[in-house]
Amino acid sequence: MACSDEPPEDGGLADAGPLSDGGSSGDAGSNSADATVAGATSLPFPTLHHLTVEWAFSGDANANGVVTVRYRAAGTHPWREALPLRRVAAGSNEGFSWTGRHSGSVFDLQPGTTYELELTLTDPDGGTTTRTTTATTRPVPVPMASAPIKAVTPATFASVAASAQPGDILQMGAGTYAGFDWSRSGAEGRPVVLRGTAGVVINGAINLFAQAYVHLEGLTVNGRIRFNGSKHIAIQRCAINASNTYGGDGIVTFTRAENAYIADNVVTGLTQWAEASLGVSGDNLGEGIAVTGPGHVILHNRVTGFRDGISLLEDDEAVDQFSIDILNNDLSGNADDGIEADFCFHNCRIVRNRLTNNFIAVSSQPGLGGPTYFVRNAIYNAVHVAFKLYRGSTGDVLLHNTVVKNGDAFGIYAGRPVAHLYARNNLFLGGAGGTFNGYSSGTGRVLHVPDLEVASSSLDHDGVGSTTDTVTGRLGTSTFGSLQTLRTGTSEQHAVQVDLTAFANTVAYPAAPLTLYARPDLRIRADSAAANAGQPLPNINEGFAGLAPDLGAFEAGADLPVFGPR
Ligand SMILES: [Ca+2]
Ligand SMILES: [Ca+2]
Ligand SMILES: [Ca+2]
Ligand SMILES: [Ca+2]
Repeated sequence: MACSDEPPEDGGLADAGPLSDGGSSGDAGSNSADATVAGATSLPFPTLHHLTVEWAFSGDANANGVVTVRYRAAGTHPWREALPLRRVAAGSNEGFSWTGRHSGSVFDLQPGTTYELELTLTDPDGGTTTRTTTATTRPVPVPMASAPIKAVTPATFASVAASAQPGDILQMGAGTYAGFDWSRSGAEGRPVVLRGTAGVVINGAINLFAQAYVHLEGLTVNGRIRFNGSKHIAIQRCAINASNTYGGDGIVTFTRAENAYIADNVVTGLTQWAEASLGVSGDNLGEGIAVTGPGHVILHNRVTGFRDGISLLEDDEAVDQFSIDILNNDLSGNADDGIEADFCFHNCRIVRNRLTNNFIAVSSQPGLGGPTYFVRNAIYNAVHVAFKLYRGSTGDVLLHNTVVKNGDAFGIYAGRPVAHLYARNNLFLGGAGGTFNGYSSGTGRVLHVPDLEVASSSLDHDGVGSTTDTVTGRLGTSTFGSLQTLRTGTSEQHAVQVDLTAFANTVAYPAAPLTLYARPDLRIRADSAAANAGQPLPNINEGFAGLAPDLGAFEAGADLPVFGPR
């Protein structure tokens, strides 16, 4: 099945505002196969904080086309620079295929705001051109202004629910409610809101199948919330306690849904943090938050004790998994993956999450051409691997992540190529390893990616270290045994060596990974080797302190972001 050449149902070109060719320059008339022939641009499925930008192309046989991006809120000045788009070569993997295009995201925007974008395609062989376009981020979902508030009790809930109208707020009074199927949709600007007050408990499952614009707020659910096939669902400030009756899952859609907003929830599973729980075949159960379909925003949740904390769907269950934000979540005690961003088609943004005591911190198994962005995640005690870039993962982008783990700091044991990997400004710290439920954590190598497809990948400006006080590992066929040979023998020309004293506060080595370690403060000292060792990246690290960006998830001395519920 094709994953990129089907036009999105909405949020695509039709909603992207006027497109104008800004004229072309250079050798645009060249017939050379090396010239770029520009195709359509699209901005499918804006989220609250990010825009996906895609620009199809053909030609460019010598693969040197580049698209730079500038943006500004409409009507404001000046332009701000964003990251260049990633050049995605056409490809296929695991039953999916994708077309050649430039693709990427504009990060950290304001909700409900129209942005102007200027896209400049440059190819020295011909095809250079500029386009401008606009797109609008989604607003934070809120009830209708002056919405009627209808008080309900466990005794009156069913009858009031049966006649709920778009815009209604059903204010649920204290008491115990049974699970229910909800079948009253709201409308844009007029959501149906089910709002819990103190003492509201739902024992059972809430099913929102093929609904639109329904909000669930402040509910305690001993069971599961499912929203299969629904659009514009908001689930906020709920406490979900998973149950064996419902597969141990928390908040899930098992079929294509769109534009869900899942925020500030506490989702608690049944899996124990124990050696027998670890791994895909371990004694673990349930998905904390699982989605498929485009446009979902999963932010500021605390998810603990599942097989996978936050998950996309896999293989033939994965449908249109693009333009998905997973931001500022706090994940711990998940015995397979903290965040399983598998089968991301493009532009999934896994940003500023805190992952403590998970078997694998984040997974891209595989990325389907990318870009799949992992930015400023703070990872402590990932037992097996921090980044599971497996099954031929293509197009992963790792920027400003911090990893402190047992064994190899950044080890990928894929057995298949890791392609089009781009990594900058990360901090990878490992040490002496061990074996946990049959899985080795590695031996304390700092970077060990023997399957790296070196020609399509670029890693640099990373900080590495090991409690073994060695700098060893392998990137592709290049092995290294010192910082010097890492720098001279691989793309890591600006790598630096760090150790646990780089952190401003005491950070213990996770020597016993089955410990439930407290969540550490992983901010570095301003006088450590990790300070000012980063590469400037527009829209990612401007505003840094000192001479240059610092490595890892946090600039020294900066306030920590909020992880989990606000
Ligand atoms: Ca070219
Ligand atoms: Ca999963
Ligand atoms: Ca998994
Ligand atoms: Ca700095």
